[in-house]
Amino acid sequence: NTNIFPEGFLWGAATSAPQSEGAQYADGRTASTWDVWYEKEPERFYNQVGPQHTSYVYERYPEDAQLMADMGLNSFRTSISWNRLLPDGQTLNQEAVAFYRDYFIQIKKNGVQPIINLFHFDMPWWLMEKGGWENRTSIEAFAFYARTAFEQFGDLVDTWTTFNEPIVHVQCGYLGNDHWPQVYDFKRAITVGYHTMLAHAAAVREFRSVMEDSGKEIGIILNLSPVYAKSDQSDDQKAKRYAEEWHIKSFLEPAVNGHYSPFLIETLKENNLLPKIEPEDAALLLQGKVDFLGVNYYQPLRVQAVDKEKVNIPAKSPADFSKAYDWPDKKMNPYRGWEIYPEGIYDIAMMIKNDYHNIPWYISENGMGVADEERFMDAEGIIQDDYRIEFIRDHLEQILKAIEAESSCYGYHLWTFVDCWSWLNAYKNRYGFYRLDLETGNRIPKKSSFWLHGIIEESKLD
Ligand code: BGP
Repeated sequence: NTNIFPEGFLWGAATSAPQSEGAQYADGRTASTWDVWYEKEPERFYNQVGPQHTSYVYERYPEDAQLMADMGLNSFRTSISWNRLLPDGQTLNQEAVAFYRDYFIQIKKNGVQPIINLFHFDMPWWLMEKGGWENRTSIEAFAFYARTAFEQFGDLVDTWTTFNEPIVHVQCGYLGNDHWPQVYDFKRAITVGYHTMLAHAAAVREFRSVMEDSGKEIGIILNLSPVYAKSDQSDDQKAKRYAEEWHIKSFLEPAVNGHYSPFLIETLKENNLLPKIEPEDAALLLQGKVDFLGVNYYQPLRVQAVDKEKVNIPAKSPADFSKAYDWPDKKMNPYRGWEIYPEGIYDIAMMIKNDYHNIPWYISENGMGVADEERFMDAEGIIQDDYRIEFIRDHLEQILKAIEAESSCYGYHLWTFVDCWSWLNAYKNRYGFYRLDLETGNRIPKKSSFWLHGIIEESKLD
């Protein structure tokens, strides 16, 4: 029956350390790029609300663990803050160890499985000062951090991921100005992406050595937005191929197969964009093969060929290969401005099934951001988020359809649990099952939390 979810299906929500913990400089934590950037340019952040105003998880995690259980969730993803665990990159912060251990224990005590990610856009400032991912020493620095985390928390956490959406720190930080260091340089962006995947592989290497054959698993979280071309004409199809290589395969291929696609390497060569490759890199990349994928899906990418006269060789940016296409039939989220296209999940599922040997995967983020969400609050203070219920239902339907077609999808996580701080957007767009009262830090359930609880109990979409 197509409306029944398989046994063991993961029902959860996701957040990250820098977006939820708070306690900015408490108990030995040092700065990440976000903390320093806010101090330099607070006006870049929505309403000038910075990374110190999060959802206070550092203090309120026992309550959150209880709320997860109340909702019937059985899994939850967050991340560890590198600069909290290793404030100078070397010294283990025992207060951070105590915090994370108790956090994970509380979650588990409530019947919720923690899925722990290592890097969610939060580069420690001490490493940024040395060049961040541009500097090759970041690879082993990350491996040391990963090993430390596995040793300290490996007894409590069975499921790990290395990076969240690595293309975002590449694209927003080195081909744009939404992440630090706000530079625009295609070659540097490629180097950052390449070192990120070497760091990923080095972390997986450490994982295999610490965990041996314990049955614990490691993966990576990628935003695998499916790419659709404007037409079947060859130049639009070529644009689609380039967009897929850049947005999807440049991370997916090394994560699943342990090497880059020959097409990508050739394209980089032709455009003088190849990063510096050391002889030992190929063997390291091979060690980075994951056990599973976390897939973040918000909206698809729609592309068309670039105007011929604008083609630059060598290319200066991904925009030289393909450009955005404004599909006239698209349905928009009126409260955030992103396209809503639930069918994209099914297409991702079929791509993983057909091209990536149906490696086990789950939706690690999907969600609907809503600006000024308090306008939907009723007299009892409950946000009536029927739009979010419809959004989740439509995406779950596509997951069921994919499972029916033998996809190995095994879970769904909403972004996010409690409304959290979102980088330059701060609290502009709310995503949570729980509304965060910014003044008091209180968590108030939204209608969608009650609705999903019912779905989880029945394990069925009505
Ligand atoms: C994802 C990130 C999250 C979160 C989310 C919502 O790409 O992994 O960290 O930021 O997007 O983004 P926004 O608040 O800009 O709508």
